[in-house]
Amino acid sequence: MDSSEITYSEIKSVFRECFNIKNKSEVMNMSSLIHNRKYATEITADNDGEQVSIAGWVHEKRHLGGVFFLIVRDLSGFAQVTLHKHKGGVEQELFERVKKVARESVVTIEGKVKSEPKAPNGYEIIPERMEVLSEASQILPLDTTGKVGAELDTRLDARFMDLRTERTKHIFIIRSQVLKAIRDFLDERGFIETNTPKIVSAATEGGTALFPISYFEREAFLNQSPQLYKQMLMASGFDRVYEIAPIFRAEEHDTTKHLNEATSVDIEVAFVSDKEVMAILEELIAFVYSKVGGYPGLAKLNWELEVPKIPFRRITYDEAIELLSEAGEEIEWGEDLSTSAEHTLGEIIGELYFITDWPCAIKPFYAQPVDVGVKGKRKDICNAFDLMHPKVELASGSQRVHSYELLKRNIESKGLSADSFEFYLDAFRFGMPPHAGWGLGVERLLMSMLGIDNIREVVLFPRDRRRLAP
Ligand code: AMO
Repeated sequence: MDSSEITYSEIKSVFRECFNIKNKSEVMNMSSLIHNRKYATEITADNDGEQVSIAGWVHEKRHLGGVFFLIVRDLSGFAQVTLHKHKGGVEQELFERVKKVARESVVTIEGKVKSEPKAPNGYEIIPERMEVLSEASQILPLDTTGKVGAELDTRLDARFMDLRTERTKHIFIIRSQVLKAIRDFLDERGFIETNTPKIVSAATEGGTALFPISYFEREAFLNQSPQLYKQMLMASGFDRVYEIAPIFRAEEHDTTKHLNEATSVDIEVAFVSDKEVMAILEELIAFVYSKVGGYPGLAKLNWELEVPKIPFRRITYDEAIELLSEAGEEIEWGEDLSTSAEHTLGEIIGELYFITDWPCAIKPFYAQPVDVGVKGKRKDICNAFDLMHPKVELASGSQRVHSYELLKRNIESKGLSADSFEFYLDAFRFGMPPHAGWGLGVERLLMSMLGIDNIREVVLFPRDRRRLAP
């Protein structure tokens, strides 16, 4: 089986292990049925006649004459529970209880499997016992069947329930697979996973505002990027490091592509230039696409993935502004590319591509200039690159300045105080190898891969200009 597919037996074995380490009697008190629970898709028509128990949420209730259908949903899918009206006895009592249970209540059901080609997964369950573990309120914030659509804001306000819908559930299973694929790829290539502080004392990405926090009697900030720390690790001899962690940007943007708390995959590699880390980046993207491409849940998003061919096209910043000028969009040399310029370029190029050779003036102080000291030959250009999807920027990176003197000058020339970077600069005074790296936005990668327009869709609990809860 492809490692990117979820195997429900795997999920189930983890689930069982969880129970094994818990106090069994507590579990039994909760419901004796849970212990032997099967996932809906674990049962098939081949189990005809067998006794099973399932647990999940009441997804739908349908009453057709003397027959009542209860659709129970769990992580794996749906099971149909079918009840026939009886006069008197246990069956009637069960029929009345099942009829009354509110949609989205959590139930366990025990009964016999009966082959039924018209039901989901080709079987139905004729119930003998039902326990309601948690009764839901009658008025629901969302319709989990997807029949009644809801605005994104309503969905985000009731995210726990939005996650019960098939589409949203699959987005987050894919997100988990993307992160696993990234880790597998980097681990395989000898990278060491690291964790650097999120409470910091200095900015890294010029122009991007910081979130100040109160840190006892001192000024501190939430980190914008692990930039300074991953570079300092290059002085440790670790050679190849990565981190997957939150980054905080206090930008006032209220767009479909910006979050105030995003997740970044950052790498830093010693003894290489920007060219090598660009190759790692494109290979990683192709690897992630190929892993996720095999996931059956993509169908729930009505989406097919085509693995991009590597190497990706590379254009220089100069070529980019020339292409834009031909398309009627004038950019002054040295200006950053606006969102509209990015869109125009995306339409012209139509695939993943790198923009290289950026003017140093619009890249951070740590980007290595191409021709140090050779004035006039090339304009002030850096070994920096951006990886672009036709609709959105995915990553930025560069070869880094590793000379202490140049780095200090660069910091000061950006109007920053070298004193506040002393802890960082120190690492450049006692043996710092040449190095390069990049930062890749996880949400940008996901939204672009899955053809999703709003970045909030791919974050469980997004933080944006207006949203601080849930
Ligand atoms: P940069 O600031 O370009 O570079 O960020 C790297 C990538 O992180 C993602 N990203 C965001 N995603 C959502 N919302 C935001 N507000 C947001 N800001 C950034 C983007 C972006 O391409 N230190 C450098 C990286 C490096 O050179 O190693 C940096 O942070 O996908």
